[in-house]
Amino acid sequence: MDKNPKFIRYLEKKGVFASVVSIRHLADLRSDIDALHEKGLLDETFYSEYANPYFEPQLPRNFGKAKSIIVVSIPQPKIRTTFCYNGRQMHLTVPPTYFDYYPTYRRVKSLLIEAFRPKSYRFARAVLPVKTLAVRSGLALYGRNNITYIPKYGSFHRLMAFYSDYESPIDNWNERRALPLCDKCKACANVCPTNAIQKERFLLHVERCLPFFNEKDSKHAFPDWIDPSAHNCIVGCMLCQKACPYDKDIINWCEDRGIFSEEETAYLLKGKFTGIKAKKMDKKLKRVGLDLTIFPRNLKVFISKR
Ligand code: B12
Ligand code: SF4
Ligand code: SF4
Repeated sequence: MDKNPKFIRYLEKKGVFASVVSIRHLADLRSDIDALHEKGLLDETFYSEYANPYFEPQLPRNFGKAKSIIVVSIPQPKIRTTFCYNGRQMHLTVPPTYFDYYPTYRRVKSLLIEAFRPKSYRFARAVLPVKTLAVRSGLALYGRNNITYIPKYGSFHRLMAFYSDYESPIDNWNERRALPLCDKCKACANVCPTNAIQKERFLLHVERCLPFFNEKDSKHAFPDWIDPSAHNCIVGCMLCQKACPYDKDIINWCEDRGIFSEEETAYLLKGKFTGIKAKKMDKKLKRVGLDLTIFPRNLKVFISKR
């Protein structure tokens, strides 16, 4: 017999996966991160940039009595986007989870409402360390690359969490567990171009991970120690996902979206973004999970490679 509540089974039929924990674990999530911080294992720049709001989760003020946190995993492909430059087409990848935040959020919220009908509960977006929640709740497992994995879709999924006044009959709370192969396999550590994954420590060295730099505003130049050949996506990085055996069957799941003409590429490389043109371009970029803030820096590294 399936022990999962009906709403989880309903979501599963719609292609999204979920788990639920009691609201009392909100404090546990915070202490999972605090414990690492107190031991000095988290880089201070990283911690100060992300602590508020991610590591200090708060219930929304007008929410009332929350009883549970629902965590949802939504499979997502990567995107292949095209920049035209000097008569050639440059195909660059946007990894899963950078795009379609709002449509996905709206879809998941409507599915949650449908799943509980005829009962009606409140759902408010929960900003918290959602990988820790997914693994603690049994929805996912950690890879050594510190990304979480679900069956069939590997690491190709977005995570979202919701506070709810639904009181769950189950309260999953497990040890943080790694994928079975991580014990012996070191494929991700071997391909990581910046040594962010180290064999003797499971916790990622975030301060060495490429997205920690290329998600920032373009006014922050890449540090000199990053080899220009390390860059492999227009934002983010996919090398450790590409190398992972658990992503083998999903790694080519890709949607072609967005083509930037010679003129648009030249504009993005120039880096002067003002007025209505900038607004239009930002809108076009958002469709592929990008925005103007990462330009021209992130595109220039691929131009100088040619
Ligand atoms: C900050 C952040 C980043 C930072 C730091 C990443 C990091 N590893 O912390 C940067 C900018 C580098 C980043 C990069 C990416 N991110 Co990011 N990021 C986040 C964010 C906002 C918080 C993550 C966090 O809590 N970090 C704090 C650290 C301490 O927690 P942790 O990584 O879970 O680490 C745990 C384990 O190490 C564990 N642990 C420690 N020792 C041991 C030992 C064992 C044996 C085990 C099992 C566990 C264990 O303890 C830690 C705490 O529980 C979340 C969104 C959110 N709301 O949570 C998205 C999020 C995690 N990112 C996401 C993604 C997709 C990425 C990228 C893959 C994107 C890309 N392709 O470039 C990369 C992956 C980089 C990597 N290898 O981790 C997704 C992950 C989805 C998934 N499938 O898991 C999230 C959830 C966004 C989303 N809504 O979907 N990200
Ligand atoms: S995302 Fe890239 S830089 Fe970060 S751990 Fe994975 S391979 Fe290394
Ligand atoms: S590449 Fe190997 S060690 Fe890294 S997450 Fe995948 S199975 Fe684990």
